[in-house]
Amino acid sequence: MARRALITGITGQDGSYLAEHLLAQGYQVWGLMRGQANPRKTRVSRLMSELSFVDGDLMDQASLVSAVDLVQPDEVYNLGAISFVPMSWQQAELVTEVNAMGVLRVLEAIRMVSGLSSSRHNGEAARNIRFYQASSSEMFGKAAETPQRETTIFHPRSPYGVAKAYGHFITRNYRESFGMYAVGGILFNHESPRRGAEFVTRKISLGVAKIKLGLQETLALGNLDALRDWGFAGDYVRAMHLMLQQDEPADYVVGTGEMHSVRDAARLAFEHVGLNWEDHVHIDPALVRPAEVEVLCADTARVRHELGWAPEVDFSSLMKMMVDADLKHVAAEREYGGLLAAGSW
Ligand code: NDP
Ligand code: GDR
Repeated sequence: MARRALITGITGQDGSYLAEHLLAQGYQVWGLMRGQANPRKTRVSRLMSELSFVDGDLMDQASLVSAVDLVQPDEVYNLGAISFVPMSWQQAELVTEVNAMGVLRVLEAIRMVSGLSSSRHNGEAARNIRFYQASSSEMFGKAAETPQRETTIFHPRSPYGVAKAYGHFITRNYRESFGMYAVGGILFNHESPRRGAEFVTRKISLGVAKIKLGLQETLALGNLDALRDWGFAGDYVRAMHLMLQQDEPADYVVGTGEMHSVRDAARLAFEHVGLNWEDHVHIDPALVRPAEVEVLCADTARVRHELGWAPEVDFSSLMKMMVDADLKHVAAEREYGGLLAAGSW
């Protein structure tokens, strides 16, 4: 019988790539869908007609119990979150509810549906439903060492990072307390043409496309010196899946092991269309964060050696892929009168 996977965050960037990857592996894939009429559902369904959906929200414990009970999954991938870091200073409580408490609620739903005791370690029975938590390099924050590895101490710099640290620790705690196969994938920034338009790489690729096509002249950015380890989302979902196929559950850092500045990203993207970034980019101090994460770079030794995982798309190819996709998006949007919203895929 086909293995069943339940994905929260199915309408997001990673949800779409993971669903495609699992469908290609022969899984039956279910996506948790929130809201009365989530407009993003149409997009995902158009992309993958084989998907099934179940209603639920990370803010609502009972809905998660019902979803796990209905789907009876072999694997649960908790990708749902409010993922834009600046929003976490504006709506810290909401972000904590979804990104921290939401993880606890999914773990509890799995525990309840599996009939696992909350007062003892459950042995092998606890491994029937495997759980992946979308942990983040933002947990390292003001990192004590570079590159960062699985044992690097966390010093998160935003309410988002703090909430993700809770999600990571509660996942580990359910593994240690009840014997669940529950892992945290500590993923560094990963991007794609499906990335939300608020994140810096997509903001740059969209801006470059609009400037090239004569629709705008300048692009406002914040801190150009921030260094990130940027990879391709399509590569990273393979690592998520591999993490749930091991004999023993463990947490892994996933990245490329290379870092680049926001300035490098802008330079590369503008150069790709024959423009000079310095003629178009200006700094908007309002985009600088209250507390910045200056340097993130992954030590990928463990994921490479133990999972045999390696990224296939490098940074330069990634930026070019995103600019090329946005040139097409923006040209189509211009032609069809804004029917294809920027930031959509
Ligand atoms: P996106 O922002 O693209 O997607 C977020 C998803 O979460 C959407 O499907 C959204 O659904 C869903 N969601 C938001 N609130 C709720 C809620 N209350 N209940 C259920 N679902 C909800 O994020 P990505 O795909 O980029 O990231 C996936 C996960 O990985 C996130 O947890 C993110 O924090 C984490 N992560 C991402 C990294 C990256 O570089 N992309 C790096 C490290 C970690 P809706 O359509 O309903 O809004
Ligand atoms: P990040 O991604 O916060 O690392 O979180 P983002 O692309 O938003 O920022 C990366 C770096 O770029 C700097 N920056 C700008 N950022 C944005 N968004 N817009 C700008 O105009 C701009 N100018 C400079 C930022 O200050 C920052 O240093 C992403 C999300 O996907 C999280 O959910 C995930 O956990 C982490 O990656 C790993």
